[in-house]
Amino acid sequence: MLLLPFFWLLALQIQLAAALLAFPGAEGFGRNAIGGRQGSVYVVTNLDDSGTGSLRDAVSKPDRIVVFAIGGLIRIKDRVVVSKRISILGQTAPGDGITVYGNGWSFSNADDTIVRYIRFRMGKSGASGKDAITIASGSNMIFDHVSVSWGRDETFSISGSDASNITIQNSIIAQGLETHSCGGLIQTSVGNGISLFRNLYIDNKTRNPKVKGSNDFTNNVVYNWGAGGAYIAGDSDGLSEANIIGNYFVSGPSSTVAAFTRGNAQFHGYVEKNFVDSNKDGTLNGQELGVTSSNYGGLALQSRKFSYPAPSKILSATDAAKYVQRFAGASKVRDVVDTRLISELTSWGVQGQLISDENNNPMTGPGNVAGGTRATDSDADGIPDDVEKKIGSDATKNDAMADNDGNGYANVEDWANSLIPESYY
Ligand SMILES: *[C@@H]1O[C@H](CO)[C@@H](O)[C@H](O)[C@H]1NC(C)=O
Ligand SMILES: CC(=O)N[C@H]1CO[C@H](CO)[C@@H](O)[C@@H]1O
Repeated sequence: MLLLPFFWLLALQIQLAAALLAFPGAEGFGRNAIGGRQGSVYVVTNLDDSGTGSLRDAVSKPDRIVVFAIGGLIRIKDRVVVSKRISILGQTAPGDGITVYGNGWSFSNADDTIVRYIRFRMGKSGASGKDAITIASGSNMIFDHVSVSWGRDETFSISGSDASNITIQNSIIAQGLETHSCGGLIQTSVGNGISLFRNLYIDNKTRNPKVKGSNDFTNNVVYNWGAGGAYIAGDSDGLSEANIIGNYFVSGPSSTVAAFTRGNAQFHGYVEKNFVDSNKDGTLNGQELGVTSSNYGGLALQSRKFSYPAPSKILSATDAAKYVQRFAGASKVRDVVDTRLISELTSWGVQGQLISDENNNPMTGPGNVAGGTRATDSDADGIPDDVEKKIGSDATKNDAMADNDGNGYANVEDWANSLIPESYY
């Protein structure tokens, strides 16, 4: 007789667990990714390419929350392949945070992954024909405040008909290397949703992004696209259903074509209050793009918004541009690369270029990434002694994965979440 209520309670608990946001401020289709919360904490203690204490080792097994005792530049030779249910909490790194440089990453099948505040810079020495970030399949992933650049094929690419429930928010996707020079494919099928909120696509010739399937593209900024176009509306026989809301398309020196291209009757788009600034005059002074199919690359305009999990606050295109300027990418500390990209953006049409080698002018490589000071962590649970008391955990006990305040997040997540503001100002 007592069993039934028990199972009800259990069912309720499972529902509550499923509804917990990946972190405060997580939005869109990937907002409920659980990351490594059911597993253990892994502290990255060195900048080595592999071996105990390295980032590559940290993500090689599932169910881990990865935090950083050090900051700096991690040079990788081979691509990094991420396991399921991993949280990479880059905001925990001291100094200037973490940049990974030299090759790309695969998150294919890395279901339930959470990635925050880290820079993925592939570069010329990376594997030919590969992306800086690839997702070929998998579901429930969220990327927040990541800076991705210098892909040899695509830069950030999701391409697979079963990839689903993925969010990329508050991120910078930059400088796909020529000759391909692509922002990325964001391609699934209808019913498998991807959210792109408040990202900056900059200095990519084409695919900023190229979209198929169920897609919510809200409050992004696309700057200095090249001859291939900015938003590529499918270019395919397959059905697509997209919201395109409050985005700003700002032409730069490389931009010679319209923002939207290659739509057709199969690409169903709900569009609202998107702005274009094509005069390259050094001021952000664009106009709302008139709602005609031809202005939107020939896509099939829809009168009703698709009911996708929207941002809690939809900004005007102008406010989206201000937001991206201040906060996009791994913005806890902006590195020299993102600083330059943002200065190109805020030239509002004057600066910017496509690049083929990140070591040449004007980028001259990934720059210096200060390591910072390693905090004392007596119980080696990843949480520095001086914050354990503040978050209600014990500095003498490995209790990173406990949930002392009962808010659903592990103690180590409470610490990580406290290091940065929620995603809105
Ligand atoms: C994606 O999210 C929806 C809504 O939460 C859910 O019903 C569906 O099962 C999820 N898909 C996968 C593959 O997890
Ligand atoms: C913005 C841009 O296009 N950046 C590079 C992207 O690719 C084009 C063409 O490859 C390059 O000319 C651009 O410099």
